[in-house]
Amino acid sequence: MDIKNILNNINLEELRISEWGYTELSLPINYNKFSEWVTKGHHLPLNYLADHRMDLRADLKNFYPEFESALVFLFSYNEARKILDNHYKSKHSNGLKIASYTIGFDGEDYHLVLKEALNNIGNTLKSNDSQLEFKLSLDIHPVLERDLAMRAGLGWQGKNSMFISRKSGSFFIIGSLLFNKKLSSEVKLLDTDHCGQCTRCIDACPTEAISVDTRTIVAKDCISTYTIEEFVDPKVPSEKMDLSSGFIFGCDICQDVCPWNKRLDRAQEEKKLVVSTKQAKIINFFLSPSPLEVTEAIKSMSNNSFKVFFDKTSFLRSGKRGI
Ligand code: B12
Ligand code: SF4
Ligand code: SF4
Repeated sequence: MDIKNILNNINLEELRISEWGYTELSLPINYNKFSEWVTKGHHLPLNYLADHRMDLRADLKNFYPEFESALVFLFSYNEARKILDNHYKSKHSNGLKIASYTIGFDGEDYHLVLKEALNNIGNTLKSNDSQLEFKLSLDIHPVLERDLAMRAGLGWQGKNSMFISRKSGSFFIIGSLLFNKKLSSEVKLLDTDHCGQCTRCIDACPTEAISVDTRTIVAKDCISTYTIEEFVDPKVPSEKMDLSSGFIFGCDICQDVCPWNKRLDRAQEEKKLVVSTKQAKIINFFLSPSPLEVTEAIKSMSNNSFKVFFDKTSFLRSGKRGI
């Protein structure tokens, strides 16, 4: 079965897939970088990276013993980032900011939307080969996904630790299908580093979370950690919050300044951006009323009405208390 032909018959643009690649390599190229990072404690407070799931990440076969090959997809949300940027520059902005992936998939949690997209692609491939089995990898699975995307020849690991593609920048989610058989598909060459002498992300990170020599970040210092992940534990490092430049959920600063994303902006200037109803609901809730009105609105919700209002969105992750 020729994968390119089959994928050509799927509307990849509609699924927001900007690129895809193929690999048969089950071993990460840089697992040692990951284990050194954990040994230094730079993963803290994200303990799930250091338990038994650390070893699972050492080889795709630990997670999926039948593994023979993988298709890796880049699901772009670059348009959403432009929509938010336009809002921040407008007179309606209240100065607060949210990670652009939150509205990138029509305001829905990408785990839900992309799981369905990946399952549909997997089932389409399966319908051409009844022996084919597959398993998904999408963020929460014990897979070094940036390394997997690198093995599929889609780009390189930037100094901000983001996986970057020359064509798609870095505003995308990586989602993969792991297969029990090799597929007939082109294998791209590994990409090389295209950061060069640039240090814009390092200079721009307000909390100095980036460790430039290892191309990793110190998780506890990253705004993304303590605005999305940390609220189970009430010991929020609040002094860092003062440096968050308005970000209240996630952080895009080290990507916003990256020239590989900036050049996509210029390409997009021609495009007419349409803000959907679900995207507008999130923007109007968080990013237009005064910050005090936003907190009052959240406080006035019962836990249940919070769940109903934010149903299927990324904001359910940190819950009412976290927000
Ligand atoms: C834990 C985690 C976080 C943590 C830690 C992030 C980090 N940089 O490690 C926190 C909560 C801070 C976080 C934040 C964000 N995250 Co996150 N996160 C993850 C998760 C679950 C694991 C990442 C991990 O293992 N980190 C440990 C480090 C050491 O591993 P690594 O990032 O793969 O790094 C490799 C490099 O460091 C490399 N390496 C080290 N040194 C060198 C040197 C050279 C020369 C080379 C080539 C390579 C290299 O080796 C490592 C192993 O291969 C992945 C999903 C997954 N299952 O992989 C998503 C993931 C990385 N996150 C993602 C996103 C979108 C984000 C945010 C943008 C969300 C936001 N807007 O707030 C931010 C970005 C912050 C940033 N600058 O990284 C995307 C990234 C997509 C992309 N283009 O890279 C992922 C892949 C989820 C997905 N499926 O798309 N995240
Ligand atoms: S996401 Fe924000 S806080 Fe985290 S490394 Fe990038 S700029 Fe720094
Ligand atoms: S801002 Fe510069 S150094 Fe940082 S990831 Fe982008 S190209 Fe690399």
